[in-house]
Amino acid sequence: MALIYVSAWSDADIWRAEVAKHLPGETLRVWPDVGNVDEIDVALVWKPPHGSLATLPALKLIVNMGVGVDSLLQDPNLPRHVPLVRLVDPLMTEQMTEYVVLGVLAGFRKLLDYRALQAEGRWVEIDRDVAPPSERVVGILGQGELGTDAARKFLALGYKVAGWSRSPKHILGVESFHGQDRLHAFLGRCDAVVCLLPLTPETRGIVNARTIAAMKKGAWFVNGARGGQVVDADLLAALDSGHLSGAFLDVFNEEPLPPSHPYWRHPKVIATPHIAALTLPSMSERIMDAVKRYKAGKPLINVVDLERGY
Ligand code: NDP
Ligand code: OXD
Repeated sequence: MALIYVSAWSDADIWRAEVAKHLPGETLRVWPDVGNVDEIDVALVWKPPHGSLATLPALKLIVNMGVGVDSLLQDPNLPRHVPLVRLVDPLMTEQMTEYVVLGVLAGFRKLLDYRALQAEGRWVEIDRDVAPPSERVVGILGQGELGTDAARKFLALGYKVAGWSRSPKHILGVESFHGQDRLHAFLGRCDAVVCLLPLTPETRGIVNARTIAAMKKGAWFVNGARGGQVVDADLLAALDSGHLSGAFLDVFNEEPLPPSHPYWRHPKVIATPHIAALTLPSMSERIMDAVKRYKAGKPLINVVDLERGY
């Protein structure tokens, strides 16, 4: 049986070397050089071309080499009977927490305003009575692998933390909200709102004119999840009207963000090119662990629930 790498995203040789290191005796084929398709039982994938996995009739395991599976689940020909495992890795989580802490603090400490003053060479204290962390609420949409870690780290920094999820949570120190009914109540609590939700039909466009209106005036928005969760025109309108003080965005409806997109030059936006948390070769132990489990007939972990969409 054989492994195949299906992705145009990074150099396949890196993953060939990782397979050789962690799965001695296995070789990695690279899409589209599939060879005999009846031999391929495991696919290591990141954003594989739609339809590609359906051409592998002997497939028994799909390993997503990233966290989010939204792109994969949008493939109408995804072999849905094959278990799909996603990447959960402590380093991935640390990277995301670092990113969203950076994003929130940039807002709270008025980085955009000071940057503008710096450009003019002006020494001005904008905010002498800056509120202490204990008086600010950081709200996190999503209390899964990434959202929970971020919540704990914001607590450690002294902030009040609120979280929103689908099911009830009991995370020490976090004010938990769950379900659609409690979304607006949650949003109204937060001085900064961080999105760490998976992109599903339910969460697409969740940051829109109505939910933004439910946020506090002057709130700051950070998106480390997926661009599809934001209605761009509504976010831009809220930034222009001053309802939101700014946005720190890593992900976009269209990636790469087109050069003419207003986010690039908007004075209240900090935009980064989908780098909040990157899959690194050092995470291959976790990626290959899924293959080892499958080969040993052990239970798989981090299996995606295709019905839920994450
Ligand atoms: P998890 O699946 O571990 O957690 C998802 C959380 O979202 C859960 O708390 C879940 O609730 C909640 N949720 C899902 N749907 C809803 C809903 N309809 N209403 C309320 N809450 C909902 O995901 P991760 O934390 O591992 O990852 C989150 C996302 O981050 C990924 O899907 C990916 O898109 C993005 N990401 C972005 C990266 C980047 O570089 N920008 C890197 C890595 C990930 P419940 O717990 O009740 O199920
Ligand atoms: C991921 C990502 O989901 O990098 O892993 O966006």
